[in-house]
Amino acid sequence: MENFKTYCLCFCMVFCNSVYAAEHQIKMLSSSNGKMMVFEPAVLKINKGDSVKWIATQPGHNSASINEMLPNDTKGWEGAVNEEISVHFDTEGIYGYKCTPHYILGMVGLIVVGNSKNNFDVAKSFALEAETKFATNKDRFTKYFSKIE
Ligand SMILES: [Cu+2]
Repeated sequence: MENFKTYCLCFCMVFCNSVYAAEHQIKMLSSSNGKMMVFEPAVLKINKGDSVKWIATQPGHNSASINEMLPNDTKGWEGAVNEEISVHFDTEGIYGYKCTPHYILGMVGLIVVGNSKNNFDVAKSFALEAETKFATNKDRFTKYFSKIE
């Protein structure tokens, strides 16, 4: 019986590990360490199957996908302002997102799921064009993409 219990425990540990999917958190912030209107972390690498929850740490923000910066055949998301939203990621690639009210101020972020090569070039070229229209934080996308190249 003891052997059987050990067997079950081992099986469970191995099995549970293989299906374990992490939930990551990103804070939505008006200011942090001298940065204004910022997601933290702004660049997040996760595994396929993980999910991400955006936390309304400070008021006035949301998380919404930038639909030109998603892998093919994936759906975007749009959270309400001041509300948490949790998104599950099952397709590899880069996901660009923004805070809708502060997109113009460069409040953006990147999620990298597994292999970023999937849509890297398409997402990056859109982002570099988009940031030229930001009123502040005009080099955010450039900086963020440099972290994943
Ligand atoms: Cu915002």
